[in-house]
Amino acid sequence: MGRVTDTHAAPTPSSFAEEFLDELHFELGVSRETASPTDLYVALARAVRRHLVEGWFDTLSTQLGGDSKFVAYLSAEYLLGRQLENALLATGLTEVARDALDGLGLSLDELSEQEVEPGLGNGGLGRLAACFIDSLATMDVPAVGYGIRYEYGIFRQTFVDGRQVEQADDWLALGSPWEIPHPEMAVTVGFGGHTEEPAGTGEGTADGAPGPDARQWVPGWTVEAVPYNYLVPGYGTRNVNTLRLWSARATKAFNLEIFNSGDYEAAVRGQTYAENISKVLYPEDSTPQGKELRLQQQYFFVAASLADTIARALGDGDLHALPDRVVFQLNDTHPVIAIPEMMRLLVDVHGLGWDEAWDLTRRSFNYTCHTLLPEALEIWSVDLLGRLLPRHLEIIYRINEEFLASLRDSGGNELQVRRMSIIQEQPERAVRMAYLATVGSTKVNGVAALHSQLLRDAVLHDFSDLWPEKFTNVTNGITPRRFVRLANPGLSALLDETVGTGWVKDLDQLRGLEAHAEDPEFRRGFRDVKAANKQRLVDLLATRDGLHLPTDALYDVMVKRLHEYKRQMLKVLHVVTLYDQVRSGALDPADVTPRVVVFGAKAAPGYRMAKDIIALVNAVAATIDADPALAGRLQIAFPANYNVTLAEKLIPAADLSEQISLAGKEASGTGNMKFALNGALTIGTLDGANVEIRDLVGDDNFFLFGMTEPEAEALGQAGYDPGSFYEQDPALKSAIDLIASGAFSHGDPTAFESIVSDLLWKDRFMVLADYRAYLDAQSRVEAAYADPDAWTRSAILNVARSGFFSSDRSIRDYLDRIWHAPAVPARSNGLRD
Ligand code: GL9
Repeated sequence: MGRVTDTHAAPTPSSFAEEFLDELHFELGVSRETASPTDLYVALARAVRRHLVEGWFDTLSTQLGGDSKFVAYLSAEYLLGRQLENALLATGLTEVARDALDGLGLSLDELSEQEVEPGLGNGGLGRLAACFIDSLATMDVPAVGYGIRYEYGIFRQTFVDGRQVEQADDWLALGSPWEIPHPEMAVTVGFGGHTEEPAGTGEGTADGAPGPDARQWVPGWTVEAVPYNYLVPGYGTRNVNTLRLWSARATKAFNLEIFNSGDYEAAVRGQTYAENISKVLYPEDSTPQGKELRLQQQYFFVAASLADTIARALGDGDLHALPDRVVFQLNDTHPVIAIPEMMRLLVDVHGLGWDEAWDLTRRSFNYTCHTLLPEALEIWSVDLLGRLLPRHLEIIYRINEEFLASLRDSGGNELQVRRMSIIQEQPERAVRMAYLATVGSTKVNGVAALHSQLLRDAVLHDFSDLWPEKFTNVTNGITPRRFVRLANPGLSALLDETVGTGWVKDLDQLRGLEAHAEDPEFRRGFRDVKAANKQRLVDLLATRDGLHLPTDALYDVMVKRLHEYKRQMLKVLHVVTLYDQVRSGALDPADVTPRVVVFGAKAAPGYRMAKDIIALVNAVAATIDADPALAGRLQIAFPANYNVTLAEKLIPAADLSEQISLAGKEASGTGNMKFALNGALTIGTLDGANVEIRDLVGDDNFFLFGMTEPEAEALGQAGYDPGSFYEQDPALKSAIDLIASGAFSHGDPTAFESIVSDLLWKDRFMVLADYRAYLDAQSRVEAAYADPDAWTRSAILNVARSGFFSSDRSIRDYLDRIWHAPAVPARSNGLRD
């Protein structure tokens, strides 16, 4: 038996140092002298992890012992960010670890920097899932996050001649100290093959004879799903929940068969094929590719998670209790194949009748929609789905038949039936996953008030007419632990002093700041924090990216995936206009508010226009940098590889938050919330959660501009002509002409042709229509920034009034409106020996 850690007594620096060295010596097998920085980090992480395990055991035994209901959050993405500091915060060990390491001549901060963040998500959707599991753990809600352990996460972005180049994110190259693999608990997942009449003896069914609706699926091949547990510590509670990510492994049978045939190469190829399933995260944003491997990934993690959930929720218990013991939340359509999978388990494997199975299924599932773009709504061709999951396709057909029959019965006309069919007929027969999710769920929610309204009015309009009570809203949120407490220690200290420490778990307590917004002393403290955060960012970008930036400037930040609907181009046109006006002498450089425009954005690797826009941003940055007239006045900083780790440094330093999507396109946004909560003012459209941010912080403390959703819709209907905006606005014309002239591409007018002609002829997201309003709003920003006291007051009010955007509140809403799963605080159970 190895050393027993006495976690009963509060750890001290010396006991912690001992644990750390223990890990280093006896687990990693390296001495203090030969240890690399990574070794030291891994030993530290593992020493910290020890202190989570006891709470985790207690949580598991409390939850599994009782008859509590638990939330199974199904998500293809979790954009976790670094784990070490969060685990230290949750265990209260930050200072102990710091002192212990100091005593050994090591620096906690330096070791923390060694951690490669697990980038198992693309953007907002994956980061939301990470915030939600943090809140669930903090609020003592029995919950398991299920997902995929991608061997390669979101690609690493570099720039070569200003253009994006992707590199594989081999985040597991040196292993992860946070995961606990359980190869012995692998679940077998089938694919392909055919279906047939079940054998009369009930063979292949668990509960005896097959039911009347059962079919037998005979998969053509199988893989194993190996669970990897990640501990999800709650803050200020004993509770530690589980994130269970599945990794694909070739089955023994699979290998053996081919090995025995003597074809070694084929065997190894087969293994590679199986293991490809969890190899890489699809880096698409809002445009699913419909690739077979992607469907394999989806079914793979869903099938393993459902098997796991049923075992956990019911053991040998009664299937009829399912909806009382577990509630599934489908994070977008990626896991929606869970609905037919549950039907298959209940009908084919457990022998339930169809109607009963359908009732249990519908009562157990809920669906969150995260988009408004029609091209982002996933569909799977009947052909592909039938080949990969033949039984599931049969089940989907039957679900659809019965649904359409019920529509006809209640007087639905044929047009309506076709519109609402789960199977689309044109341009190809395909399964509409959002419709399947809606039909198969108890509740469907959007992610911000406006988004949920647009779901009801447009995207899922027919369904909302049919089942108005099914639709609800849960506005997104962000965890204050990571995005304030960890990311902004300066502000955190100020908040602690001013309103006490309770805000970390109860963000509404920030309201207490309002009383201090008029206090000059407090304002000074607040400004000092912002200045220190800018300095920290400037230092980081100097070493990380070789950028030389002033601290004494307005930090104007736009960080998010690169997508046309988010309108990074509008920001580019603003910068180009300022540059153009200084160049032409229309604007005295002395009148330009010193400003650093920070971009952070990854483009989907196959998204040409997005990649061209990245190149343009870098080209404009270089041109401005080379122009002495703008030195100290205007600068673009575009650090490569924007990720959670960088966000944690960027957001606290921002003065101005750019949330400038075309109204009606951004479902919610969550970066917008992080900025407001860290005291940046927003310049934004009435889109997504911006609407709620503005309502809460007050319109005096928010720079609103642009068309509303109905206005944009009407302009589109009327026949939008971007060229007319170009013709009528000399500044806009001049900015576009400057880009077209090759001014940013060494005189080459073809370099940004695609962007220019798209803007002039198409401009799907109406950048030109909102240009003038945006520039006017930027002038208001400059005027406001010129009055530091008033600006600071607004910034303080943004913080004070953003408590609503805690993901704890989002989870409270899910619990009240959808999940109805009571909190179950972990009881100390003493599984220590
Ligand atoms: C998104 C929406 O676009 C965002 O507006 C929303 O805030 C998040 C979380 O609800 O979900 N949907 C989506 O597909 N992505 C989102 O960010 N894309 C990525 O995560 C890349």
